[in-house]
Amino acid sequence: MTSTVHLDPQTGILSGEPVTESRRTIGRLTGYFRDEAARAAFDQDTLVYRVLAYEPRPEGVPGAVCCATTFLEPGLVGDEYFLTRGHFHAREDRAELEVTVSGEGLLVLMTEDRQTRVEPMRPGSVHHVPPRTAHRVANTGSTPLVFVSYWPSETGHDYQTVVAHGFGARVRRVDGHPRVVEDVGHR
Ligand code: S6P
Ligand code: ZN
Repeated sequence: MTSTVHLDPQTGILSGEPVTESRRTIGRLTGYFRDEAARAAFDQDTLVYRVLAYEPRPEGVPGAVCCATTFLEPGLVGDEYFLTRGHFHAREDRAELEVTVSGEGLLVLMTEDRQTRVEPMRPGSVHHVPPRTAHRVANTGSTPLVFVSYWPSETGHDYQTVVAHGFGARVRRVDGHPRVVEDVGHR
């Protein structure tokens, strides 16, 4: 039997009939960046990231492993690097794996008590997202940051906690370089 899904290891492009695409523009990221005025000043159709996903079972239904490639564009909103929304998993004990294909950035990880740390992402780097850990990615480079994520199909996603409380730190450009800056604004 031949698989109907293909992952191009050079580009991260997932293709095949079951693969879905979602796009996230700056206009759909209200509340995620520190500088809301800078976000609002953008052309709201500006693409920040798109995701190609292969989910053999629907979200929340057990029995499969899902994978998705995220293509996160380079850019800044004010001094904050383009980022993914970030989320906890609805089933808190479910973990995830990220594999970087190309580009460079930081994986931001936050425990439930808001302890926040980062792991550098570069081509080939593999990152384990432990249970009960919110995860978000920031693109600190000048090219798209491409990575593949793997997670169990029953996992589910909790975006609300991040919308309400944010992460414990933000990835900002300070003196021309990425810096992880504690964010006490939210809580
Ligand atoms: C899913 C996995 C990724 C993200 C993607 C976009 O568990 O973590 O596929 O969905 O990177 O990020 P977000 O936070 O907008 O879903
Ligand atoms: Zn996840």
